[in-house]
Amino acid sequence: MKNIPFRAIAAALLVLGLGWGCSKPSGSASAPAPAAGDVKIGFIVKQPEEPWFGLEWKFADQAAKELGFALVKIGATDGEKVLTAIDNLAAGGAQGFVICTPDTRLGPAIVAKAKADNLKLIAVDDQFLGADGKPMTDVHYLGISAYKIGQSVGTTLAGEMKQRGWSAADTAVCAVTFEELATAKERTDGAISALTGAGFPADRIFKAPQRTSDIPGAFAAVDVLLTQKPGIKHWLVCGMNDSAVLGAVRALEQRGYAPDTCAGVGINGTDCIVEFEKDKPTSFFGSMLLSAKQHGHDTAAMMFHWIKDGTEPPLDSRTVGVLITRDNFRQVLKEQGIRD
Ligand code: FCA
Repeated sequence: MKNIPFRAIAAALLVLGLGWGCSKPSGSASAPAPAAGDVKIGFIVKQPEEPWFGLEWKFADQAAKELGFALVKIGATDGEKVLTAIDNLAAGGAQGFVICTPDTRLGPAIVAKAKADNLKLIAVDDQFLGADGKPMTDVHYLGISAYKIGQSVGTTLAGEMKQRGWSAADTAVCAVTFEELATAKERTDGAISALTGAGFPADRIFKAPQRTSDIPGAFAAVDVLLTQKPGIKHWLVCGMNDSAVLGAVRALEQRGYAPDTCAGVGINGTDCIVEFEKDKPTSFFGSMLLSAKQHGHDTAAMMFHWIKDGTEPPLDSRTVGVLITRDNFRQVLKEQGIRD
């Protein structure tokens, strides 16, 4: 009972958009620019347990060190946690945040909350959807060239099939899909289009829809597909990211497929390092390595300059991917500052 008045005051302040440390709103033209040391930025991610997001944080930390701002890292796995996190950031004196939302349909609610709390906002990885289901192109966003990167996955898989001398009659494609997320759908659509473009028969391409975008979700989806499609000699696997393909590879192993009878190509390149480091190769052939540095460091740095100097970041930036395999991953990861 004792703390009700305190909470009521806090709630009232938050409703009014007044955070504890926000007496100098940096958004208004007349407000003096904050000193670097007074800048505080939140970095909210949807799946903190996925190595990709750990790396985004690592690179955002690098930006904070270089530029001298404070970084608050928050894992928020659902809408309620996201909205609470935004309020807490404002209450703690932050002026902006970067977010990979757990649900892109939260877009309008996140924008409204950021506005009420007087926080600047950059969406990373997953683009917000408006009430009409269309991308919110007025929200600053940095993501990947999803369709193109997916096409590279498909081209790589078609090349491996050829190289290994697998016939179309003996081979099928397993596309682990997560179509409720636009960037995920674009990736698997791109992969499928490149495969059919390379002459792979469309009627031998099967989708395994994931209920959750993690390894167990992919494993469960592919397990169902393998029950429905017995007797296929070779599987080519694509998915939205490394976790999707790793789940598929584990499901194939459980069904007795030998490593050299299937080939999977993931996306991220950050969540398959342990897989590549295994003594013996698995069916996880390669991954399109994305730039965690651009997604983590550059978004945080853009937010810093926006707050401090009023430099607005570009509305829409897209990054590319490069193929890594067991043969070159050590060198490429070193070049990119991911591994020593
Ligand atoms: C999405 C995926 C992540 C990563 C990122 C760039 O958020 O869930 O694994 O691929 O896009």
